[in-house]
Amino acid sequence: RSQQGFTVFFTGLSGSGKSTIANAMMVKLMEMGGRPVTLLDGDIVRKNLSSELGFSKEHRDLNIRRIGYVASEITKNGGIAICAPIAPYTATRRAVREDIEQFGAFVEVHVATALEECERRDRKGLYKLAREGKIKEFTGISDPYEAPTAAELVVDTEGYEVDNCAQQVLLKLESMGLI
Ligand code: GGZ
Repeated sequence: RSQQGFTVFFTGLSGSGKSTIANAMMVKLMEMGGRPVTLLDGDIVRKNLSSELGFSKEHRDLNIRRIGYVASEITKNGGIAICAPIAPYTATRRAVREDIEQFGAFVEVHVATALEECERRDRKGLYKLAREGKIKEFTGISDPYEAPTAAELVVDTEGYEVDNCAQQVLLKLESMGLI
């Protein structure tokens, strides 16, 4: 049934393009009308829901579980949740998947921009600071990123426009019968 709620869960390095693709996709989904769409972006969640948290494994896990809880409530109520945190740990992503799959589909999208490319772009200057040791526990530099091995979709941002990546996600949702 196409009115089932679902969650699209982007995961990838800082600067991989998660937020940009998530935003483009949200616009397209809203244009299609129907179910309400809620974006739970990494930095927005960090500001509003997880402002006391840092970047230790414990705090990252807590942050992801909170995002997962909100997304599961949205999914339960027939909405569309779009999440875009780094979510570096496989086990935590799996736990969130299990929470959400009780109520609807969980579509994991790996934004697989290589570390070298994220660091080359360095849109916010964070990689430079991480290399200098001014930001500790920085994902990909001094903290782990466990790449997904069974994501529903892997998007490659190198050589593809944002709209094209967003379109790939929409096609996946369509092929899964969600939209
Ligand atoms: C990773 C960090 C860190 C460290 C600050 N490691 O590119 P951004 O800036 O806007 O997105 C990153 C964001 C990561 O927060 P998340 O909530 O997505 O992470 S997690 O899923 O692991 O909880 C980055 C910024 O915060 N940032 N310090 N040490 N990213």
